[in-house]
Amino acid sequence: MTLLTDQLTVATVPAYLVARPHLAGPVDPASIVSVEEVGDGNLNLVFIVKDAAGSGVVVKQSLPHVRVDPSWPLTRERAAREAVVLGVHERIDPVHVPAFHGFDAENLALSIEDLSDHAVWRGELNAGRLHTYAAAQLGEYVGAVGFATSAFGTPGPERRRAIAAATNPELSEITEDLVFTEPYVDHEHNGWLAANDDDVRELRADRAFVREIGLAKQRFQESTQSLLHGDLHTGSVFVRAEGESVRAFDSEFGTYGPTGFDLGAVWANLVIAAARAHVLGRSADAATLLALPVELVDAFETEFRRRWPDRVDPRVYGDEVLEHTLAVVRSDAAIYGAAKAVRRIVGFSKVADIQTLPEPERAVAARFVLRAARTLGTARLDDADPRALTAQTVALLG
Ligand code: SR1
Ligand code: MG
Repeated sequence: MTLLTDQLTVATVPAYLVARPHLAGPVDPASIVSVEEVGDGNLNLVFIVKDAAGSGVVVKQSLPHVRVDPSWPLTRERAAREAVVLGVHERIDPVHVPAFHGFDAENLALSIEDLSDHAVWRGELNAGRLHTYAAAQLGEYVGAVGFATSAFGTPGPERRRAIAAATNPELSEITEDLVFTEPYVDHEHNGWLAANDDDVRELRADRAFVREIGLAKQRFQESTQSLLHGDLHTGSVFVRAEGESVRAFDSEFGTYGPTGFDLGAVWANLVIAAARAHVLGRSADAATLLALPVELVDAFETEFRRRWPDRVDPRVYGDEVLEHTLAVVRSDAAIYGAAKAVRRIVGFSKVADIQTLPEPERAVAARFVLRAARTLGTARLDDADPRALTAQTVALLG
């Protein structure tokens, strides 16, 4: 058998799968008719492979650097980290992640369900197709994995081993830097329109907000509350209107951390999508999108409460512990939403929702996102109910 240690290419993928039929999923490696490289994220190679019968599989391989910046080296072991997270999440909630066909540790490649009949939620939102059902389903997903991988869902020794197995130092450091620090300091990764200079200055001068970001970073670094997806923005979510199918993919940033982090990622990207809709004159869509975090957090709580009777140690994990936990996650969701929103406007890795807007509208949308972020970050200290916070962000639309 030929062992490949190089990067896969469209030309080498068929032989790769012939030599490893266990990674081909439903595809017949002997009758592969097409291989397409479709990676459009920041990091990896992604191949969609089809056979003569029309079956498909996705092969995803990590590069030794950031795809969009080859001068930035990055561990290829991130593929192994994604394999851990996807494997755990698939066992807990197979409805909301792609099926995982296998992992090749030698070549750092994952074999995953082909979801070509779905579309990336961000692209759909940018085209004005909202798929509003996705918010509640993502809440259900975070509720399922958030409970099952928490101290309530997994016995102590098993959980400590799982935390060790899912440690993700290099990619967690990227999150720590890009989400929590760089937007608040001078850094070559940052950039914004001159028309937003005052907005960024005001944000950085908001001491209460920056304090909350610092505390949120500290919790991200110290907490092992549950096994996060780690990068749950709308570009990491497939949607399909038929059957209202929702799948969270691309969990290579996954690690144990505060459960509210994943909810916040969705929340931030809904605010960003709302900003786009608003400046394009789709005000009803903007209001709808800003209200979806309520459905997200409600569905999270419903799933968490549904699983609560099965908790590991009801002797001390009484209902007051549940209510306290949910209140903390609600508050965390808002501050992590704020942090994730700001990084997409000020820092590295901007988003098409904003970047594809013409310049005057882009500045207005960016201003709205930064103001909404400040509201989420500090208003939650008085009332972290997503309904109250939604009312405050909707009021910013004017
Ligand atoms: C260098 S990686 C930049 C960003 O891409 C991913 O989607 C994560 O959000 C990360 O922060
Ligand atoms: Mg990604």
